[in-house]
This record gives sequence, C-alpha cells and structure tokens, in this order.
Amino acid sequence: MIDSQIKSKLKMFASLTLIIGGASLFSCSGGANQESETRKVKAEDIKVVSEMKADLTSPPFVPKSTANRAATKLIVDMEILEETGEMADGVEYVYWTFGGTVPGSFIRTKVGDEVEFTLKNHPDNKLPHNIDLHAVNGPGGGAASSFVAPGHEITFSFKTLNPGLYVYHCATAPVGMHIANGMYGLILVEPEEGLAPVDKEYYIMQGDFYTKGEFGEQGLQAFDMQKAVDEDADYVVFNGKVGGLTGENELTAKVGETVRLFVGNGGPNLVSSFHVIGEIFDRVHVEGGDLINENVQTTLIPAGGAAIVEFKVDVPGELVLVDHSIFRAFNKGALGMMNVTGDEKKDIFAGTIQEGIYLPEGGTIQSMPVDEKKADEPTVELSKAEKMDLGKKLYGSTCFACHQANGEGIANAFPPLAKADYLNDDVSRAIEIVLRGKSGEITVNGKTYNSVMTAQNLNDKEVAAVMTYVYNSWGNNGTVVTEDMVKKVRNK
Ligand code: HEC
Ligand SMILES: [Cu+2]
Repeated sequence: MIDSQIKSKLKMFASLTLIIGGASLFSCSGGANQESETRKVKAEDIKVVSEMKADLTSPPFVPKSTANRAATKLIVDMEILEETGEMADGVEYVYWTFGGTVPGSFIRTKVGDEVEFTLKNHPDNKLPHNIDLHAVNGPGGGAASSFVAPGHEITFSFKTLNPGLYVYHCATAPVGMHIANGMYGLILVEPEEGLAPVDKEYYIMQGDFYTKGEFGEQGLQAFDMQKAVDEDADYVVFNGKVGGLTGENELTAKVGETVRLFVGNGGPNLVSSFHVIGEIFDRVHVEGGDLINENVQTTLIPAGGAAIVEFKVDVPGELVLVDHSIFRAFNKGALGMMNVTGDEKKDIFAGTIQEGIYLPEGGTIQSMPVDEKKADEPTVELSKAEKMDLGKKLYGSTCFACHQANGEGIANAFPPLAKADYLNDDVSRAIEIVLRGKSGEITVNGKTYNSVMTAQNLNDKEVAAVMTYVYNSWGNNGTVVTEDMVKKVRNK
C-alpha cells in the first residue's frame, strides 16, 4: 500500500522533473541570461581534436587540474558495485556505489569536453542502475540513456557547457533508496583557464543514512524505508561512514598552504550547514557556481548540490569539519578532521590552548575559564556519596556530550569510559587527561582513537568528584579519587 503510494508519487516527481527541465531549457534559449547564453554558445563551438581516458579518483582525492590541457574527448569508464562496508565500528551496511566508494569516483572535466561515459553494472550486482549527472544539458541528466542491468554496460555522451561543481547520482526507482545507499558523487567542469592553483585539493561529500537499528547498533544493518520517508536519519556522515574523515582518514595541510574543498551533499534528505571549526572560508563558490562569496563562516549545501570552499590555513592544529546542525556532528557522525602542521603563529592565534589545538566551538568542547578564587578556597573533602552526587551532575554537564550517557562513547570518535581498560589501569593518567586534555593515538579496549579532548578546567574538588563518579559507574573498578590525588597530578 505504502509502496504503491510512493511509486505513484515517484512517477509524479519524474514527470514534474521533465516539465521543469523543459521550462528551464526554454527560458535559456529565450535569452533570459545573456552572459551565460554567450558562454554556452562559445562552449558549444569548442572543437575537440584529441581524446584521453579520464583519471577517476576515490575520495578524498581529486584528479589533477585541467588548466594545462585543451578540451578533449574524455573517456569515462565507471563501474557500479554493490558491496558490504563499514558504516561505523561494528556496524555493516550494503552500499551501492559508483566506482566502489561513497561518494563515487570524482570526475574532472573542463568546459567544451565531449564526455563519452560508459557505465558498467557488475554481474554480481542485484539491481539495475543509471546515472543522472547535474552537469548534463539533456533529459534526465543522462538517466534514461544510461539505464543498465547487472552484467551489462552502456555508453552515452554529452558536451560540458556550464562550468561548475555538480552532483551526480543514480536515478533508478525508488530513487531515494538508491541515493540513500550511497549512489552519488561529484563531477567538476572547470572553466577554460582552469581553477586558480592551490596547494591542496580534497573531495568531501555529506550523506544521510537510515538503518533498521539505531545509531551504533551492531551488525549488518538494513535500509529503513520508513525512517527515510520520515527524514529521521540514524547517520549523517562525510564520505560514507562515521570516521570517513578522522583517524587514518583525516585530511592534512601545512601552515601557510591554500586549501580547496570540493564539498557535495548527496542527501537524500538533509541540507548541510557546512562549517570548519577554527577556519574562515576566504572564498566560497556558492552552490558550486560562478557566484563567489568571501569571508564565510558556514555555507549551506543543499541536498543534490555542492560548494567549492577555499581557505588558507594560518596556524597549526586540528581543524574540525562539521555539519553545524550540531547534533549531527556529535551524535550522528558528521565530523571530520584536518590536521595542520607547522610553526605556531602567535600573532594570529595565541589562545590558552594546549598543544596548539583549537576547538573553540560549542559549550561541550569549549574550555571554561577557571574560577581562580573558587579553586583556591580551602575545602573540606566530600564524602563518597557527595562526590557521586556532584560527579553525576558534572558528568552530565561536561563529559556526557562526547563520552555519552552510559560512558559507552561513540565509535571512532570518543572512547568509552564504561569498563575502559585505559581508565581502570592508571588513575593518575586519567586525572591528568581531565586536567590537561589529551590528543594523539590511544588504545581503549582494543580500539584505537586518534582524536582530541580539551582540558576540562575543573577545580580539584570537581575533578575528584567526577572521576569518583566515573570510577564507580558502569562496571569500573570503584576507585575513590581524592582532592589530594588531583593536586599531586596538577602540581606535577
Ligand atoms: C569534546 C569531547 C570530550 C569531552 C567533553 C570529554 N572528553 Fe574525555 N576524551 C575525549 C576524546 C576525543 C578522548 C580521546 C583522546 C585521544 O584520542 O587522544 C578522550 C579520552 C578520555 C579518557 C581516556 C580514555 C578512556 O576512555 O579511558 C578519559 C579517562 C576521559 N576522556 C575522561 C573524560 C571526563 C571525565 C570528561 C568530563 C570531565 C571528559 N573526558 C570530557 C573527548 C572528550
Ligand atoms: Cu542505483
């Protein structure tokens, strides 16, 4: 019943798309936009004399600039693979992919290219697929011409007329499901002269995922159609999985380098408020087009849209890439890292940040200034029960957002405190982490984490209380932490 309703809606949507497509073609030929009209005509007139095979790259990498070549006949050879991958630690998902990755392989073209596109549907796949490239001027963005069953291949071609950064995606019914399973990627059409040179270029795409189990529920998770229709995402991630851009997948740059991010949003549902904690975008190609905005904090990337974001990294430290709809970042996976190495630039940034790490965003990760007077007051040691009381409150207001309600942490991002060997093995070390923060690789219960915890700036009484609470909860070893123990570590 519901299925047939969706099907009829999809049909309606498909015919609507055709109408809209027709209307916009009409308004263009009507000369509504003189400038782009002349450019289009020019692009059409570009003669192609050579031929080359396109270099396709997996995220987060992009092929090299087209600035040094003329428009050409560009042969794109892309294989669709349905395969099981890891959505998060211990969570598996069957992804449908363009080229074996989510997002799919990056295609770099330039204005005037004649793209000859061959789409191959691997014989082990179970479903037919196709591709709708938003860079195409033509019905369905190529979808109807590229419909291909498992074990078959199909070739179609188009000429790139409009420079910009475009999303491509599968458009086989149910369209939403094909996109929700990872069938999207980016195609760049560079202007004739190419984009200005930069030091680093990366490819990032956000996507929302809908699973039968809740976030983090272990095992192979099936797609949940009802949650997708309700837009109730379990995962919102960069590059296809929780941790797609952290740990060994984090991006890197050096102080002084210019960075260009090609950022897309596959959706299927959610709009991204793309933000980099600790940087300001010097330039944004709004929606991937010609309009340039400067000095931008957060740029909106629609589902099925993109943006080109450029900035110079000024100081060393960890930049944090997020969807600033912030629960998605800290609770659903939309969090990535860029590690910037190089010399400190105290004139640009000289905050009281340990090890040059800059995470100034949000109440939970912001270091609160210490109340000096309060810290110096002579205090009477609290009883264990009082420590548990105060500790529970402090845990709920400070540690909770990252280490979670029952100390279970978040796979690939925040280590567990519940039954944590790292915690239980060494009290002084744990106290020191709360006092001074922690970065770099650590192993907790056999899983490695390479992330950042900022110093918590609690006074001795508070640290004693919160650590006593942690040690006496969730199966930990029952240590009672005294203010003296905290003082010793603080004065070390
Ligand atoms: C902003 C997120 C965040 C907050 C808030 C936070 N932590 Fe952490 N914590 C981390 C991260 C990330 C690590 C791992 C650091 C690394 O990879 O080097 C960590 C590591 C730890 C560890 C060592 C590893 C383990 O699992 O035993 C302890 C102990 C710890 N935190 C305790 C606390 C306590 C207690 C609080 C509250 C007073 C707290 N943390 C608040 C993010 C946070
Ligand atoms: Cu598909």
